[in-house]
Amino acid sequence: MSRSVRDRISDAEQSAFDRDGVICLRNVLTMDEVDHLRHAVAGQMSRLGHSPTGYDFEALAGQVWDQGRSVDTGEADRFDMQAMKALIRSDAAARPLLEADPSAETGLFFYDVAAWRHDRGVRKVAFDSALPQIAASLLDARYLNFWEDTTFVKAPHTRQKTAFHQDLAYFQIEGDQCVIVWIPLDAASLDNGVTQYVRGSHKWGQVFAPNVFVSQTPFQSSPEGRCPDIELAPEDYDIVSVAVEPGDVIIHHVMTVHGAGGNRSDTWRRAVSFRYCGDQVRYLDRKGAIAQVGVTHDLSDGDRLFSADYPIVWPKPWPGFCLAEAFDVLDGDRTGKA
Ligand SMILES: O=C(O)CCC(=O)C(=O)O
Repeated sequence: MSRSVRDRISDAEQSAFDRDGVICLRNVLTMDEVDHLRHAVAGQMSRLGHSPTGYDFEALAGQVWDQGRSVDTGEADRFDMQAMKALIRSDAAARPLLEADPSAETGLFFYDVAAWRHDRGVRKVAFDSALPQIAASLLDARYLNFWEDTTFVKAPHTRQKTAFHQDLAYFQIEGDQCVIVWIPLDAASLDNGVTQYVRGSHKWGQVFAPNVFVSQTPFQSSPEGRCPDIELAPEDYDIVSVAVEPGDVIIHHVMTVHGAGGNRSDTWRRAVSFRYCGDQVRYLDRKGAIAQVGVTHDLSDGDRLFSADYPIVWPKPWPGFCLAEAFDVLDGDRTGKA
């Protein structure tokens, strides 16, 4: 049975989140909601090569580490991957972060963003499922903005790990009243690359520069320090992970350092990640943050996130209110799929 929208976070769950910076909640989403996300991810993946925002980081990493090969991102133009290749190759500490896997199969590490802007099913889950109330409750937020969704898919036998990183400096926000909800669309365990978290790292009191996904190399444009090389000595850190099923979610604090292994199994590991900000968060045009897709706001540093780019998803004006549908008019999605 799914957790009801009315269910609150228990005291034990809240204490675990505050202490560890991460918590797994079981049966939060219905199978219908999971299917909405699967449908959206399938659409994003079908556009790989033709979409401006979809990337295969597995292929890109191969091109980065092969000096003789140029970088081919198809029509994706969100990142200057040629410049990233140069940056990684000039970083003496950088090295391929690959899972050992003897299989002859080729993997795929698919990455895309902002499906909510064109897919009502994603909006339904992001805005109108049990998640906003849970996130607001964990953050003790008076109201909650949705920041963005990101898709992370690892096909069977994907070698590429997700380099350990901290999310805050990727976002144009000031303040740490923010959580990331990692939503598995397949059963996930260490075998196929479930996410891993450095327990308690949200309390280290340090902001780390974003890295370039396939290596720990930090974005040069960020003034923040480099994330510790967790992959080099994982035994030095209190790394936790948990096997999850579709319907479960893992929620981490924006300062929690996390990463993921490759997928050495025969099963897919599809996942979508939602980011939510509480009322204390302010806009900050942060140096080194990744430019968001499709934003039209003119917020200035210090502003509240009052913009249609950051829908207020909690509280609801009345029970049963469906915010997802209210956004159809903005993006022309009238497919009625969800
Ligand atoms: O799924 C992954 O490999 C990475 C997920 C992640 O970094 C996130 O959700 O913030």
